[in-house]
Amino acid sequence: QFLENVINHSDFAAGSVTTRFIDTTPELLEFAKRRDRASRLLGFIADVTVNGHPEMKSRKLPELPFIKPVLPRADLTRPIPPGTRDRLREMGPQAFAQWMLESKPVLMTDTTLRDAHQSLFATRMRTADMLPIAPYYARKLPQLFSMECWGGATFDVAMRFLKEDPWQRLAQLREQVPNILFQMLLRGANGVGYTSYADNVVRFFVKQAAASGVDLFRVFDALNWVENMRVSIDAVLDAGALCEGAICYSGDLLDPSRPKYNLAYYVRIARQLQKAGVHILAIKDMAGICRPRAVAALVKALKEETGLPVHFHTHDTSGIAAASVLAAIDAGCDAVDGALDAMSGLTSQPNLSSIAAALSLTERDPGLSPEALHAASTYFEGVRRFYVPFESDIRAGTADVYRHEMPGGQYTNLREQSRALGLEHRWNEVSQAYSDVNKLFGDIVKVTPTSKVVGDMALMMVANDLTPDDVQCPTHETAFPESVVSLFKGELGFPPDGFPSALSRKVLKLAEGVEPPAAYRPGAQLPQVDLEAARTQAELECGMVLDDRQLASVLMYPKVARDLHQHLNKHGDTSMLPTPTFFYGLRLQDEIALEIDPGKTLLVSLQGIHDDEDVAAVKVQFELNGQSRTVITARAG
Ligand code: 3PY
Ligand code: ZN
Repeated sequence: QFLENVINHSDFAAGSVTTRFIDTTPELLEFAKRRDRASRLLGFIADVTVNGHPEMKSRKLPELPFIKPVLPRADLTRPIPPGTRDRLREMGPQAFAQWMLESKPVLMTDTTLRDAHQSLFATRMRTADMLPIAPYYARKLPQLFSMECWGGATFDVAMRFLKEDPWQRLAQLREQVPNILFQMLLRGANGVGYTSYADNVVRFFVKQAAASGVDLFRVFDALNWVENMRVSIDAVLDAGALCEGAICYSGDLLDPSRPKYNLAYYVRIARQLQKAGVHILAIKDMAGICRPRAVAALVKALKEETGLPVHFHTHDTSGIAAASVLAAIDAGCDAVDGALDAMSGLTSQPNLSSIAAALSLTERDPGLSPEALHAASTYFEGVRRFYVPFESDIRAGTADVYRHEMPGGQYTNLREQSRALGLEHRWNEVSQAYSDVNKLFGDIVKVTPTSKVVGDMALMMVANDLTPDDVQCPTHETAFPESVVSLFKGELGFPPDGFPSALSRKVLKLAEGVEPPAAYRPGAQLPQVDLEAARTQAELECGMVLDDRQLASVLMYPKVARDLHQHLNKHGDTSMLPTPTFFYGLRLQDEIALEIDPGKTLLVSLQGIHDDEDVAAVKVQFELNGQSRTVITARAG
């Protein structure tokens, strides 16, 4: 490679070199590095072009080419106006929370960059589609309360499927949007994963996230067990960030026939969160089942009982979630979540722009520019088309969500899992089984990761034609999924009333006289991780030095993070590829510009594919910055 660079250098070609040519021409090495990066990217593009992207296997591909998403026109050289982040920095978290209480305009969070795409297209939105619109947010939508742009499933999916570093996404967005609060969803003791982590791992993760630009942490526990949230709450408070303690909403608080989740239940948790030191309370209605009258009563009670600002989050699976948001606002809710038009509705958040429009000319008007919201939404309309293969085929809201109570972010995933198991045509049975499992498990809170356990069990029941009676029958042999065994062992914590004892005995195969485990906090039993030993071990495995953020990724997802490093070693940073190229490859004569470093752009076009069926390798002909380049790629399968 290096020799090739020497030969290709203009001075060498002109014959004007001395024996000290290499010493005096350091750019040769730089050139080699860049050329090497280009080759690795071309290798990736060639592979996707010839073999398709592995993520697209067995999905219905969209019609190509795409219409380019339309970026709004805006003068990006204009100074960035101050926003909520500047206010937080000026006031500190306590005074900021007080300001929220005093704000007449309702405060609006835009979830487009996190929950909306998590709920609509399996969290697949790439950084390359977020960055172009980010400077526009900073300049045209500075009245937003916050942008939810990190955490939840984005961390895992970024690394596992999009082959991106989630920390890089955060840093790049932060650079473009210095003025609006960045909000992340943290699963308490489960961090951004699906399991319990050692306390020091949770603390380390939160510290890195705060230092990397997360201002507001929405913290929840998948069983509403505040005891299990304390470590993460303390870590957020220690980092000086805003801590929003979330209460997950289940059932119907106005339904006297289901008293478990009544007003007293929620107020009790709110008081515990207040005592734990949170600055804000969130009502986290992950399934979108908090009806208008219920949320009004809840907002009022939480505010009266705690005096804390309340932030309402819901999903539009029912098709009428905006009614709940407006009812919450009428009841004095301080902040609410929504997604831009093109990214709203169905299992996503209700429409932020329409909610804002409904409030115009009232004292709670959030003060957002309808034109700016529309322009940003138009951009996402184009972006969403790239991800059509990940969308599920639902076209309308459904009241069925009140029966099964599946979180918006899980609904499409579980349908997808059903499809993969050949159970798509039995979706009604799966959703019924989901509801049955919830009852069998004692009517628990269902949100990541407990929702996944309920989903695993429901799929197992449908696949094996099991009824709830079969599952409950002590003599019926039932092969419980591993996640169910782990749940009943208490590895995700415990609901306040524990798990049903008879089923616990069966799941855990307890002998006569042996009692199911008493409540314990999983983090308290997990040994602290020796962070430096973990770093050394991971460095050896990855073959490179890892900084604190990379270590945090390894601690959350050891295998996924290592696989990402392998991908980066092999192909370089593919996050800069335009999404159509990343997922669908290039078509003949397509040309793309790749900025591999600030000001250093590669122009790549596809010139030909020479595919001889008798040979296992395919020759892919590119033009790279005007020069012909051939890449040999192996044909898959
Ligand atoms: C997540 O944990 O990813 C969620 O969105 C829960 O609602
Ligand atoms: Zn949500």
